[in-house]
Amino acid sequence: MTLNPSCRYRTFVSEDAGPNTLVATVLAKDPDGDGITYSITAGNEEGNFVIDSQKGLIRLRSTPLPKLQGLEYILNVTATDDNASGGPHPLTSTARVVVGVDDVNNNKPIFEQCQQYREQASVLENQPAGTFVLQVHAVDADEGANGKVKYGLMHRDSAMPAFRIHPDTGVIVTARRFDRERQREYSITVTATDWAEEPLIGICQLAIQILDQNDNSPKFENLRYEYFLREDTLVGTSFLRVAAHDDDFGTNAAITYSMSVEQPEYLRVNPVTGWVYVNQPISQVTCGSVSTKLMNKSLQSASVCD
Ligand SMILES: [Ca+2]
Ligand SMILES: [Ca+2]
Ligand SMILES: [Ca+2]
Ligand SMILES: [Ca+2]
Repeated sequence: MTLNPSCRYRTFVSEDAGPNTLVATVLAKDPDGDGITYSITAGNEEGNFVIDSQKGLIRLRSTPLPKLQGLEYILNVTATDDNASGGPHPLTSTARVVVGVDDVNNNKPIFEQCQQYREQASVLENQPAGTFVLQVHAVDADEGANGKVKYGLMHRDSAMPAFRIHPDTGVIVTARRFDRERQREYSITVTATDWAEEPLIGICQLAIQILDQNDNSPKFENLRYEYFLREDTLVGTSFLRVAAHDDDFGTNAAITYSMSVEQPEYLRVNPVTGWVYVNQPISQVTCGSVSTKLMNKSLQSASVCD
């Protein structure tokens, strides 16, 4: 008894083929004229295929719905005779049926770590265009071109793009230099598009934070302060508050007030509050001045005259 033709069958079925779809027909010949039954003996672990034991028809199962995955299935089909002709024992023959799966583009690319990108995305201000920001990655469960993705950024045609993305690697870089004091974050929409003829698109929306550099000096609210003090003003009297502001962030914007070293002994400034006070009895002096100093040593000054 032999299975024909030449014990090997090749066929294709669409990934989304419905229940009961006919996949292949195997046929065994038995010169003795015995009855034959067919069964699938290997390659059908997930049970997607059923065979008609009398006719050799292989179909997709009816319930639950077939779920085809991967590029192909290799089924071993065995034909067994009923030994009606009275041999020593029943004879079998096995054929291999290769079922190729034609992929359907039924999965869109997914940014599985989109939430992490949201938490990580940042870049320091004042860096040159082309500075690395983040690398994104999307997965697509389809096969071949249907599962291959290219990356892009959505932006309004009118707007100058602030970032660029490499279509193959998903690496996002800056497209220009940023000033945190002008704009602190940029919202972008990253896309992943598969290569299918009718492509599907996945997106990840995130905001890229611009991190601070200490690139602003503190500035006094007024360029010049004037205050007239009586010569007999008591030591300890705070009489004028100088206030400065720094556009940077955090420690880069923390201000410490101090007097320039050459200023007279009788005036001092509170380093935290900016209040100027009398430190020693005032004698025959003329004019003093106050300055601020920041972490970056930049100086601004104001003067106090009596
Ligand atoms: Ca796809
Ligand atoms: Ca698919
Ligand atoms: Ca800054
Ligand atoms: Ca600063």
